[in-house]
Amino acid sequence: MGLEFQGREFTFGEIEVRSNRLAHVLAARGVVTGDRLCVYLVNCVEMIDLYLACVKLGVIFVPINILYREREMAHILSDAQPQALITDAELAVTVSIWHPAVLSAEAATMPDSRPAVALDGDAPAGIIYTSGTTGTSKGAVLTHNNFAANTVNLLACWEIRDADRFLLALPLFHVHGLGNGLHCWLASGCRMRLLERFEHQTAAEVFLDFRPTLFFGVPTVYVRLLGLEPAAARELGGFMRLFVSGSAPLPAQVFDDFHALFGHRILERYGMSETIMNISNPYWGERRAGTIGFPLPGISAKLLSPSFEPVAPGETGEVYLKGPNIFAGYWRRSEATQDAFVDGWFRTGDLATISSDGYYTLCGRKSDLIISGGFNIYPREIEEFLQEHPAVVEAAVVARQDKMRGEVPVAYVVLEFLIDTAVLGELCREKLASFKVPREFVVVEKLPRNAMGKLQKNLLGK
Ligand code: MLC
Repeated sequence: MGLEFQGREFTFGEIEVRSNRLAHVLAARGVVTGDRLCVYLVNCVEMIDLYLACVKLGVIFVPINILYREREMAHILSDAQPQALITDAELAVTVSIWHPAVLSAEAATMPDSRPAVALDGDAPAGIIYTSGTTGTSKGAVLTHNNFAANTVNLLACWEIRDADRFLLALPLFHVHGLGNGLHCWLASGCRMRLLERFEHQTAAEVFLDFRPTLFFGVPTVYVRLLGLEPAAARELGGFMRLFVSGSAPLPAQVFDDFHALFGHRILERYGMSETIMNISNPYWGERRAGTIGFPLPGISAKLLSPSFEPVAPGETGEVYLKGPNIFAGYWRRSEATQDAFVDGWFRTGDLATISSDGYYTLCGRKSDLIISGGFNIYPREIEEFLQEHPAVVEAAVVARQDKMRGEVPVAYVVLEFLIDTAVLGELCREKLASFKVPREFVVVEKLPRNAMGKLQKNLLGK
């Protein structure tokens, strides 16, 4: 029980004291309930301390994807207006930077006691930035109750207990690692080994050394695990209790291959930054390949046509959700928040069908969102970036299917004058998170448009 990280061990008592002390440091630096703190760190104990210190003070935790570059962070920093950005990276940004090592040194002299702050469950606990279809990143405000409702559900439905051994390799800056991973560990009281990140080269070694019973992954991770030696896979399958997949669709073939190799049916579930978890295959009962299962307890789901009519079983509709897990709205964007709800139901933008026995199956998205390795990519952001280059008249970024990552971005560009497109690749690598860099640049004379002049992305890249 407790935490393991890079060979060091921490009891829950130690975690409690570390975060209490850190909370006193933050308070002494003038951070109060309702303030935001941005955190840009790879998985580490300090990141857990910071999250818990924020929770205890009612300070809003705003994690930033560690793969983001300054350009991508600038918008989050100006939108969230944090008291500080906590990072050990050297960054040219306009907000105060607090170094985690300096905070830890200050924490050493602080009292062990938990700071006395009265909190409301509806108060924001975190803001998770998700770009939305418009290209500008919006902050999804998740409350303490959102996290609590999600955690209680997962513990009950997936039977997570203190006897579990939980291997967490997902980043703590997204809801999969934070809302599911960190919270299930804390609320169950099990033992967790936290990794800085998932590395397929060492995965077998780590699994066989720690001998976990519980693991959460994105489909890319499961595709990587299919590369393990059969003997290792069998041994690992012997001590594992539950593999969960989410954040992107798990191909049915991967589900079947994984079952053949590891002897486990991966439990696929469906969530979003705005909602944490919504729909899940059952722990007991049939985990049906290609489906996401049933709504979790307390969560209502319905499928509606574009004219808001319920669709019949087998027909495609947009997923609408209601429940204690649904976020409070987008940070300081009342219009976007209003647009996100219809009669109190959250519209997900995801399309699904429901079978006659109640299993939901995702079958597309209303937006042109690309999901690569479990990371969301909004084509518009890359298109706008490419169009800043003097040679680029127009750009359209579309998904290409990829066995390992699910989807990868590909850019179609119309050029004003001839350039080597490798230059564009270099520029993207310098300024954008690595998963957003187009795998290929295709130069075209013009982009396909319909009679109304609307871009027809469906004609590209297929
Ligand atoms: C990936 N990279 C990282 C990293 N993850 N770098 C630092 N820290 C991390 N955590 C970079 C690598 O440096 C590399 O960059 C590139 O990504 C690919 O790395 P790889 O070694 O080839 O990794 P791979 O085996 O393909 O696995 C990638 C991955 C990663 C699966 C580990 O994609 C990942 O962690 N995905 C999880 C995303 C996630 O948690 N999503 C949840 C969103 S919440 P380069 O420059 O060499 O290319 C959500 C809601 C819900 O959607 O329902 O859950």
